[in-house]
Amino acid sequence: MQVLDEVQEALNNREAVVALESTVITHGLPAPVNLETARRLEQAVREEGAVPATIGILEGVVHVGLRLDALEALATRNGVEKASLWNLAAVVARKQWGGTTVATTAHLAARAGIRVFATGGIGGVHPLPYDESSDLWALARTPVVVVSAGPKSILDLAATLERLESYGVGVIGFKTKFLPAFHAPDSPYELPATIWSEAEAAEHWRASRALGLDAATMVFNPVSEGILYREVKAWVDQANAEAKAAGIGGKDLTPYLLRRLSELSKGRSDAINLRLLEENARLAARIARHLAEV
Ligand code: PSU
Ligand code: MN
Repeated sequence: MQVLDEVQEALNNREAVVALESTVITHGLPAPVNLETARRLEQAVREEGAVPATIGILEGVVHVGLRLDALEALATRNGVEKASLWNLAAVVARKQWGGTTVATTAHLAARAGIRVFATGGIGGVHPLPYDESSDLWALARTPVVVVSAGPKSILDLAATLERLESYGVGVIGFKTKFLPAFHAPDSPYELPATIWSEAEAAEHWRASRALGLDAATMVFNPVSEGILYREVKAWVDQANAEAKAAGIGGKDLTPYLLRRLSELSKGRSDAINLRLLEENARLAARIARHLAEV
């Protein structure tokens, strides 16, 4: 594992650091928006006073913090793997390239000593049987603060929330009492706790650690301008039905559904995806600063 000097220095000095995932760059967004977004997210973290550490795999080496040329290579190369926990070792052993999912990024961030991680939407329980993201499992046993806009709207939200409860993942709504659903800031599903400030997020994290809880602390941050859940739901149902008919499943399902949602919403979902990614990066940076100040 190679940690960028700037990131390691910040960690040594107990300064604010925010980890960012790379599957959104390699598999989530089309070129050239993916690279622009990756740069914009790093910039957003800096503007809020923290050091960004995008995590990705280059020729079998895990990089915590990527320089611009490395980001560019990850964003433009063909054949980059989607590295989740089940194939992480394989990607490294075979010296492949990989974009890291939420599960993998959380794991690697915690290993590097980074406490705060920002992403767009987390994986969860799909409506089709037997497909549950390893994000859920990883979050259950990885102590890290994860800022997201909720589970991706392509998922079964009720089942995903139930699973977070079963696995004992810490769940908090940032200025919301209901679970946000990625493109949709609203959903009918009630959360166990709500916070109103970054300082409170830091308090929750400290309480979680003091109690010996080894799960993640999820901070669900509703996107500022999204699509109503009712509206997203109709597209999601259609996209899921099409995926089923086309026999698409496994690791290809999430990228397929997100792409289909983008088409059905005539690009609106993409614009919202970019907005929420940046909002989450900013909130994560502010939370990281609160953690660093103590
Ligand atoms: N956000 C996006 N596109 C993506 C993802 C997030 O806009 O592709 C990735 C995340 O990295 C998340 C992964 O961890 O999708 C979940 O995939 P799966 O359901 O196969 O676990
Ligand atoms: Mn899956």
